[in-house]
Amino acid sequence: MEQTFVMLKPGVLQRRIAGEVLGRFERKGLKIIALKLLRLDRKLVEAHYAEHRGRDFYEKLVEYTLSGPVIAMVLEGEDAVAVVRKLTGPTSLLEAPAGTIRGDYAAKTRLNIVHASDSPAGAEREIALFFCPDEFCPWEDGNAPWF
Ligand code: FUP
Repeated sequence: MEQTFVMLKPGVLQRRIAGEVLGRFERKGLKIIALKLLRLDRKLVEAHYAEHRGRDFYEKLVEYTLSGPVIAMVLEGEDAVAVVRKLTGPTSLLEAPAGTIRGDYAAKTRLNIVHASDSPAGAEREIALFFCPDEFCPWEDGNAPWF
């Protein structure tokens, strides 16, 4: 099964919608195998968004990501990286359709409330950046066939 990294950005807690957003991943059938609430430090945010260093939105993006606690998680499922990106919707405000998380909850691209890995290689890198191996809690579904 594939794993992906998801981060609910500070706006999610500030707006009290953590349950709603997390619920979308759960309802789809994705399995939470690691999850934590944490306040990031600048070094970690800069490492996470290293590819954007120098872009005009970079500083504001870093400031927003540092503006409050985030919820970081690892989700597992068949094609989890692509499935989660479908649920979050595209990065751009104008492209994220209604029904996606960004389409439904984000009024600004910079404040698009959720991060999700965009490739299996990206997921591996981001999971290693945010989680230690002993923070994982794998579990079995028993005989449930629906996921
Ligand atoms: P995504 O993988 O969908 O999070 O998209 P990117 O890695 O391209 O962008 C990371 C974050 O930078 C986005 F969540 C929001 C911010 N961003 C902007 O503010 N303006 C842009 O034009 C592009 C990205």
